[in-house]
Amino acid sequence: MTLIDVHLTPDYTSRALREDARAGLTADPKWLAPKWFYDARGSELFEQITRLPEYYPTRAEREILQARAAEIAELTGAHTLVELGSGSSEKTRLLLDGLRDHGTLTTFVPLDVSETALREAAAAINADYPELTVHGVVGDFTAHLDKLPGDAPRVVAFLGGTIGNLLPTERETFYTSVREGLEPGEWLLLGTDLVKNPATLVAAYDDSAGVTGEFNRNVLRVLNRQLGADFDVDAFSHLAVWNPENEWIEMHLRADRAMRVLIPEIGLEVDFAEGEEMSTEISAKFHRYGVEAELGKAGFTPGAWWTDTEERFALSLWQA
Ligand code: AVJ
Repeated sequence: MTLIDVHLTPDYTSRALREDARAGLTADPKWLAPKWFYDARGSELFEQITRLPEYYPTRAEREILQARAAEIAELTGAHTLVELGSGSSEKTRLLLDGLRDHGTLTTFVPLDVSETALREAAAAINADYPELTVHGVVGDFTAHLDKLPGDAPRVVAFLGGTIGNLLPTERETFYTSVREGLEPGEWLLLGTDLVKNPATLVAAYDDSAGVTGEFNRNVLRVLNRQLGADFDVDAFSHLAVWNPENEWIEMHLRADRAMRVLIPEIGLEVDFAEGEEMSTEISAKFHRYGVEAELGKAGFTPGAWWTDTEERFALSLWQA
C-alpha cells in the first residue's frame, strides 16, 4: 500500500528559490544554497560523484550500513523507518532489509521536497517490499518534522553526511525539531563525515575528472532555467577549499571575468568583479565529541557510534 501526504504548496519550491536567489545574490559576499544543485541533471551529476574514486563518503557509509543494519534493527526494534531525502537508494534498501529481516518493520516513510522524486521512490520501494506500508511525505525537513507518520518506535534516518550542509545554528534547530517530532524512546540514525587529512577532503570535492565542478556550476544552469537568468556558466571556475577554523569544505564559484548577470524573474541585475567568489556549499566534517555535544544539547541520548574500517565516516544512533 502507498499513501502520500503533501505538506507543500505547488509553488513552494519556486518561491523558496526566488527568495534564496535574491538574498544570496544581493549579499556580500554572494552565496547560493546547495539545495538548488539538485534538478534532474544535478541529481545525475551527484550520482556520478558517488562513484568517483576520490569521493569516499558514499562507499564508507555503505560499508557501515552493510555491517550494522542487523544491529540497528536489534537495538531499535523499529516499526517505522523514516528517511529524510527521498530514499530508494541502495543504502535505504540495506536498512530496510535489516529491519525487515528482524521482523518488526511495518512502514517506510520517505520525506522529500520533490513530489516527483518522492513518488518514484515510494513506487520503487512498494514494488520490492510489497508487505510494507509506504507512507511518503512531500515536505521540507527543516519544517515538517512534527508531521511524521508511522507507528512507534520510529527510526529517522538522515544519511549521506547531508547534515554537513547546514550551518551550526541550523543544525541545532534541525536536531531539536527532530527530537521534538519524536516520542521519547524513538530514534535518529545520523551519517556524518569525519575530519581527516585536508588533502583527502579537498580531493573528494575537487575530483580530477571535473564532475564536482560540473555539479557546482549546475546551480547556475538552474537559475538560468528557473529564473530566466543569463549566467555564462563557462565563465565560472569551481573551487573547493578546506576551512580549518570551521572544519568544513567550502565550494565556491569564481567569476573568471567581470560581468553583469540579469535575472529578470526576480528583477535583479548582479555585478561580478573579475575573480569574485560566490559560496555555493559548505560540507562540515565532524569529530565524535562535537556530534555528541550537539545531539546531547538537543536532548538525545547516545545509542551507538560506528565507523568504517578506515574511520573516514560515522553512523550514529540517538534516542529521543
Ligand atoms: C550530498 C550533501 C552529502 O556534502 O558531500 C558532493 C554533496 N557536494 N560533492 C556532500 C556534495 C560536492 C554531498 N552531500
